[in-house]
Amino acid sequence: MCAGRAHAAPFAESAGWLEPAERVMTSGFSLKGFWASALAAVTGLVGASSVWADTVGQPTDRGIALQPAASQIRLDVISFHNNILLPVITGIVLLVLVLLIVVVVKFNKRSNPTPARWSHNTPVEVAWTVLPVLILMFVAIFSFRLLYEEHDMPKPYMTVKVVGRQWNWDYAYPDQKISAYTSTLMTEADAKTNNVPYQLASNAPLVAPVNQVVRVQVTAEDVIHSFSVPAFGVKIDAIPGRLNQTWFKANRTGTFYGQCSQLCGINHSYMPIEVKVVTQPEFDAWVASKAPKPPVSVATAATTPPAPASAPAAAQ
Ligand SMILES: [Cu+2]
Repeated sequence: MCAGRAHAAPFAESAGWLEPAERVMTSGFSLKGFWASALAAVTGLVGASSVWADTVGQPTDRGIALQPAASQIRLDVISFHNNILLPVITGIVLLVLVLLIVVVVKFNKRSNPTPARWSHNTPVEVAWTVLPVLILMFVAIFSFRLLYEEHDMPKPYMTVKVVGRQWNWDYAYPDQKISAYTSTLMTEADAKTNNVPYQLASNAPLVAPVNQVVRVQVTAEDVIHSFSVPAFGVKIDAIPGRLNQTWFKANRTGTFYGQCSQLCGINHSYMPIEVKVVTQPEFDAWVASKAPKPPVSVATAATTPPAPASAPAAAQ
């Protein structure tokens, strides 16, 4: 993935490095540091300092943790991963590892020259069937809760219509009467000039107000794409002939990047998604700058000088 470089956003809000206290708050999970440090220690590939070197809204060079959250849904996704999935999978891996070590040490040819000849053990077979079912049911409780939370959209403040095509996105704001504009990849030279991440920055971002529910209706023109913004916990397929819907409510201003997340063709990696979350006054100003100009009034038209007589009339 692209390196996480700090960048200068056109809007005043910066999406730079977080202070340590804010990082913990953003993750919403006190054990995140423990797991991240443990993973770093086990792999030995990444120092604990770089684990924390997260840049909000975009991937981080050498990062191994999930992208920090900019919405409640994303916080809950991170919490589900860190508090439920990670302990469960760690427990399973350790259990299997211990069983393997026991088998290797205790039942090798030297330590156990005369192996037992029995087979089938009903209690053990029941246990290894029931235990995974119980584990899956435990995971399902939290998984379904999260799915319902994602599905239950509060009353939206506005709707953005997103159309994916090979290889760019169209954004339209029917509530604000802003017709569709195309958002495409920013060139490498422009990205360098503006100090924004190449292949994540776009020439025309999706703009949304902070702390407002934004309904996102997604479809596609040609093949299946996927609209995904990790910091909001949003990912939904853009399918030709079908209108999908998701929503987000950003809890902080800044620039948040995503990418098309369905393999859609040769330039799949060149259709980034850039969302600028701004304050309400900044959003209103942006809407005013994009909204269609009012038609010329009759009074204004009357002040314009009359057109000269047409050529046939002058000839008479
Ligand atoms: Cu695509």
